[in-house]
Amino acid sequence: MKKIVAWKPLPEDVLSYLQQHVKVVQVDPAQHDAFVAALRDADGGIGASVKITPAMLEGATRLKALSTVSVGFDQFDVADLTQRGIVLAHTPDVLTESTADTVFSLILASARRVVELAAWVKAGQWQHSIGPEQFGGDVQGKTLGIVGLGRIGGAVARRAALGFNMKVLYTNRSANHEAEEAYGARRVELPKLLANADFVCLQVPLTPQTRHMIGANELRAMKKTAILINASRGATVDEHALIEALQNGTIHGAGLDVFETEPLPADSPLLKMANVVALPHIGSATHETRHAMARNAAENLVAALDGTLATNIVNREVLQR
Ligand code: 8YV
Repeated sequence: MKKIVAWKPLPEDVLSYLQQHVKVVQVDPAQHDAFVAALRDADGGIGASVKITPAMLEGATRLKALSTVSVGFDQFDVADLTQRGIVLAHTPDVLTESTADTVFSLILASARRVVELAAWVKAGQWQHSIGPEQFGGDVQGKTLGIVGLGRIGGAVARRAALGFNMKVLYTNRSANHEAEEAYGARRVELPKLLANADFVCLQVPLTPQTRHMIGANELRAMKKTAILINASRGATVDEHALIEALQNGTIHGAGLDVFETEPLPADSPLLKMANVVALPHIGSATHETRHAMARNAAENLVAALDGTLATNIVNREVLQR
């Protein structure tokens, strides 16, 4: 029987599915040396939220497949895995709708000041009917700029156009004809999106090209009334520049599910700002979706070890070697 390492706790039924096919060794990734030793002695691995460096895979010559319980794969050095002949699988699709819901909750919460005003009520401050000091801004009918219109961006565009009558602008490497036809989305260059969007929503994966793609210049190019929404990866935004822009009123606010350092340090200036909604990376975090992701990742791993995996492969080149 093949052996796999699991460095994330898995739901019981998913674990027993895996155990029907492979021997499962569960490890605590915080015990670094034991984790690396287990990888060296395994045919496959499944987990998430831990950086897997090339150094950790030195000597792991049996390893043929890794399966991440996430759509993002920035915790892996894909070129290195490919060179080692290790297939990397991920879980797109199953988390698209829940993550789009998170994005929309950030849009609504930031624009309508939901978190700030809920705290104000709980603090006993609601003593008269509210006035303009508590008003927010509209979401419906506004312009949403989506940077990166892939699966999740498309699901956000659908909510925006069909549910909230919003105009949708987007940037993407290629045109998304479905979103253009179904949601009236218009593909523009980034400067045009930044200049016109009331909400700028980042939906790109983290790559060397997207790291800090939103910095001081891009923030200056946004409307003063605009809100930045990020539920992709923290490092797509230069967080230092964002803090300055929020402090100086260069932009109006931010709704953030992701940060350059996670967990967000307790002394981050972002936590002191009333115009920031900060969430603890809950993008896909519903019971249903996290279960579906674990199941999907387990099935990916078993199929990859069998040589039958046909979808959800990050580095398809490995199979052509
Ligand atoms: C989680 C995510 O970070 O899928 C992704 O890329 O960001 C998330 O769903 C997590 O890795 C889930 O295990």
